[in-house]
Amino acid sequence: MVAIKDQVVLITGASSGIGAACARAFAEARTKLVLAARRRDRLEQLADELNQEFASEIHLLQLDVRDRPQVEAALQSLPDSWGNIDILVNNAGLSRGLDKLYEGDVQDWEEMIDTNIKGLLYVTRSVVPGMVARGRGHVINIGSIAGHQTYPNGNVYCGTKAAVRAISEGLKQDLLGTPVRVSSVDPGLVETEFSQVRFHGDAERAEKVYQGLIPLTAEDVADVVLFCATRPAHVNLSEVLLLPTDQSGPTLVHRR
Ligand code: NDP
Ligand code: 8X3
Repeated sequence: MVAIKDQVVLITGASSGIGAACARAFAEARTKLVLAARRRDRLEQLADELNQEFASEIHLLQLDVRDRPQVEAALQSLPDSWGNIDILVNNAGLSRGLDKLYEGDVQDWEEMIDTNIKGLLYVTRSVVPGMVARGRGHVINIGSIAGHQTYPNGNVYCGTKAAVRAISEGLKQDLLGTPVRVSSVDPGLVETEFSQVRFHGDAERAEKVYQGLIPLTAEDVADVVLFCATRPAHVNLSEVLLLPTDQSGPTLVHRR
């Protein structure tokens, strides 16, 4: 394991779920953290906890990754000691709806495409040139099993995660010859706020997604993200598909 102490780690979507768990994992590894999301109160609460537990150095960014001028301005105006981002965890993302494509809500599509694809691109475009110039860096994109296999009614969400997979591959190819690494961490079912967001706050429907099986936790995914980031410089974990033992495909699950 390579020490990453004092490296600057930017995590998008750090206010909940996998992003918050990554913040905790990197705080424990004594990195400096730039935590971004729209809900500043959540970020402040997390920062307080991490400060108390690890005396972490944390910079908060209230950021909507869909807003390109906001992303560019926020990342360009980071204070000196925070601007040299060593590790970027592109995690901010969401699903909205689970409908047949021809009955889908176009607003839901826009939100997923704008966040999962365009938001990830805006952040990446703002951060990676600095990594190349400094000759160090690691981009870790949170993809999904949904980017490997489309499932019924998953159409547009699966499309966005297939795009993330293609973008990770393209970025890796374009960075060949530089020391900057690109990893894609692609989970199956993880119990977070993901399904509540997908079903627009219908908690009962969200709960059913995980009923009778043992899903991954956000911490399981954060473990893998940290593992990717702490490999020696010549090792790139290019793509990791991690599933609950109770899941073998997007819709193939074992429920007790
Ligand atoms: P959560 O809903 O718990 O967390 C999503 C995070 O993304 C929140 O912190 C949210 O913050 C942030 N976010 C959403 N939209 C924006 C935006 N426009 N700008 C900035 N931040 C935003 O879900 P997960 O932790 O599960 O999801 C994290 C990632 O993992 C997503 O990319 C998701 O697609 C992926 N994933 C999830 C799986 C699962 O089963 N849970 C499986 C595979 C992949 P805020 O609302 O404060 O802005
Ligand atoms: C989240 C996992 O299977 O709900 O990307 O699409 S799934």
